[in-house]
Amino acid sequence: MKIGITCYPTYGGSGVVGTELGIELADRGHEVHFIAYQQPIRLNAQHPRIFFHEVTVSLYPLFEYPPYDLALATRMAEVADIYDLDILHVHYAIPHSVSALLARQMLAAADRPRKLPFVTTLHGTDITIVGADRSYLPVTRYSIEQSDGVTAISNYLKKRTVQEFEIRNPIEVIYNFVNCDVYCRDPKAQENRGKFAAPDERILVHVSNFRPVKRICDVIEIFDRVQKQIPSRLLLMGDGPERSRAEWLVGQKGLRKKVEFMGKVDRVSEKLSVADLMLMPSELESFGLAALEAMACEVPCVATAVGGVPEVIEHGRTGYLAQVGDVETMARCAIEILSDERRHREMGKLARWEAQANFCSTKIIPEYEAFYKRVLERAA
Ligand code: GMT
Repeated sequence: MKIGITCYPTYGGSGVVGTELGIELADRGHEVHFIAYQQPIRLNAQHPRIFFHEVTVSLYPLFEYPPYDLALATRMAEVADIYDLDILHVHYAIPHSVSALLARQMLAAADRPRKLPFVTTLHGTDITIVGADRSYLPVTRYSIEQSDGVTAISNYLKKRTVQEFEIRNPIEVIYNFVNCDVYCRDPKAQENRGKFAAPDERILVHVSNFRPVKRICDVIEIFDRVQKQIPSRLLLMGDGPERSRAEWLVGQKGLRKKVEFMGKVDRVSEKLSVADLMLMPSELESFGLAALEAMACEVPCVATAVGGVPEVIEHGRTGYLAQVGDVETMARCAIEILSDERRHREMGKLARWEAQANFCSTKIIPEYEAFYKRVLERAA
């Protein structure tokens, strides 16, 4: 198949999923065309079947808000026509599904009309933000309903979309995935442990875009309690609006020597491979891709029981779940698991097993392929 993919190219779960999906599809013989305003962050290796098409938005003094959505629609239609795309897959409804809808309509009305069915994958904040800002609701609902196929990354998100948007067309749940060959506990990476911690110290990690929803200060509160009982370090991967608040809190608590702000990092798997525990105390996660990536590396996660997280982490078996803001319980769980080496290793192994059995790319990518096939058959 020739597949167009549009996603946010920056750090963030939906962009990571869109990019990794394109790479996996190309590895399976498909031709993949990324259409975005910038080369996606994780698209850093050359691949003979992967192409990138940049969307440029012309600036004109009249455009206080440059019309990216229109430039994107135009580029989608051009790429579909020139490279003869079979299908377009957009990640994140706003504004990508609206642009895809416009591209489909433009191509249907062209001199040489052609079909361009499109699939929309909902990731979470495209639905939950809209829940809070009703001005986006009609257009988002319309573009979701007009999609030739819709997927959601968890049952939670599907339910919430149906409830809030009163969507009439079917939504298929296709879970997020991880490449279990890349995300694994690489014994060679263990040599790197010394770069981050002393031999007697445990390594706790957090990966996110540092948005308020991630509750970074809770990460620090939990770590503060843990390090008082167990010698440990905290590695914070990512960057975003809450970083300076987090840096301030780390200073206030006298933790500067124990907490490393790593910024945006490449090869997250290598860092996860040396970690002992992940902290994900988010206000909301429709899935929690960071936790899945950790699980694949045998790193259990202490997280909040929100959104789709309980579909990924089983409390007490592959990690721990607590209420939002309950840093005491999360710290207690972290101390409990880090104090019992046998149980810690067992939980890590079970987390890896769960990632492989239910969320491995070898299982999920064929689900997307089958979904595309059904969409194309319906649209024929
Ligand atoms: O969480 C974010 O701020 C980023 C956001 C995104 O769309 O990039 O993440 C959402 O999509 C991820 C990939 O599907 C999910 O793993 C995250 O749980 C989801 N975030 C929220 O629901 C808050």
